[in-house]
Amino acid sequence: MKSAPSLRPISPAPKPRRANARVPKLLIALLTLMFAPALLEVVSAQQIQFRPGELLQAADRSLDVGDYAIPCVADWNGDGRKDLLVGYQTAGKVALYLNSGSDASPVFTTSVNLRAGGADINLPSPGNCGAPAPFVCDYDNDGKRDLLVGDGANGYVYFYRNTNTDANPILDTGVRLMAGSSALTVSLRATPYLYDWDGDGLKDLLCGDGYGNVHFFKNIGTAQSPAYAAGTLIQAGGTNLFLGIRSVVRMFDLDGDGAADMVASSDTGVYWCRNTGNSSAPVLALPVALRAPVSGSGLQPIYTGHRMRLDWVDWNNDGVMDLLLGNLDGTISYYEGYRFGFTAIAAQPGGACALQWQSAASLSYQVLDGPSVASITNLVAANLPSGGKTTCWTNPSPAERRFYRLQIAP
Ligand SMILES: [Ca+2]
Ligand SMILES: [Ca+2]
Ligand SMILES: [Ca+2]
Ligand SMILES: [Ca+2]
Repeated sequence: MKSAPSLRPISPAPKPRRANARVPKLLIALLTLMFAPALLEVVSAQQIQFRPGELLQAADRSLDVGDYAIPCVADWNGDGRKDLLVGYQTAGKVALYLNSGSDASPVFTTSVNLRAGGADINLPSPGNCGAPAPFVCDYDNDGKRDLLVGDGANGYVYFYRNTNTDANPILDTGVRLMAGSSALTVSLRATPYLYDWDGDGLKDLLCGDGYGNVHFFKNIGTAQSPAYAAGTLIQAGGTNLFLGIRSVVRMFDLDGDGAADMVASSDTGVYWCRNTGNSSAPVLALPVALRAPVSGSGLQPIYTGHRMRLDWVDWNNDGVMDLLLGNLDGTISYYEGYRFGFTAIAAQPGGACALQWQSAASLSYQVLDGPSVASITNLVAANLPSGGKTTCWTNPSPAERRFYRLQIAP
């Protein structure tokens, strides 16, 4: 059906339970429905899913910095609207796109190169491989945002201190970070990210490299004046995490179980490593490729070409994190994240039951029902085409009490 009148929203969805991990392979949403006394329970697989990728625009064209885009999203000028910083080839500079739209619907037109110490930040990489990797953070904890930049050529990381205000950042000349008494380096293609990996209250430095590993530099200084121990390699599945060359990492709770997971990109794909420990003592599982719909092919591993460089942000402010990917050709791909699950139900005239769920274009769905949660095996709708961001279907003649399960059709 095209629409379902008077659909009653299901809210709030309860916190997903660990027990959901028993069915990680199935993309399912499960609804317990009782017509009277209208008691609802939703138990959903909460891992973020993605809608099909699209290219970010600037001045009504695809945003294009040149080559080798490495994005970082932050509100650079403190006006409440997210902006976009992009490291790029071949200049080895960092472009700043200020947002002239809204925070939930960014609009970009032109860019300027970020400057520090009176000149453009300039970290060229020989051989046209590698680019500056920006990461915005309040590095020295003085309440004003600063900039870290990873160097493509030699794996150093530079700190550019904001000497002015959040509304008008002015960056000091870059200072190379140290690990112990030596320059901190990951050899090449440094992609810095700050995160309190060991839960001691001090943000540490996580850094991707050109080989596909992830380095942990423990902050043994203070919040105001970070200092780092020698680096060690992050482990996943009991071995050194290897993502495919040119790694970039971020941390957030992808599956909604309360523990921040590692999400990463490399030359080969976009991955998540499930955190089976907790947020202050992460234990990572082996990387699993994230997928997104491709027209005519269903869910496919996300791949926009080699040298993908990710950032994560709630781009459209809907409460679900979204994925940005910098591409080799200088463009940036956007994948809107969503939580796959039922969003509304309605009893219809004649006893029919209308269901509505969050969906993605280029997919199709199947609905099963049954008399109990343990026996939802009756396929009542197969290969339902997606209605776009939401899809509706009406069961014309359900029994008095039915339980429904939703699956993405293979
Ligand atoms: Ca802004
Ligand atoms: Ca600062
Ligand atoms: Ca720490
Ligand atoms: Ca979002």
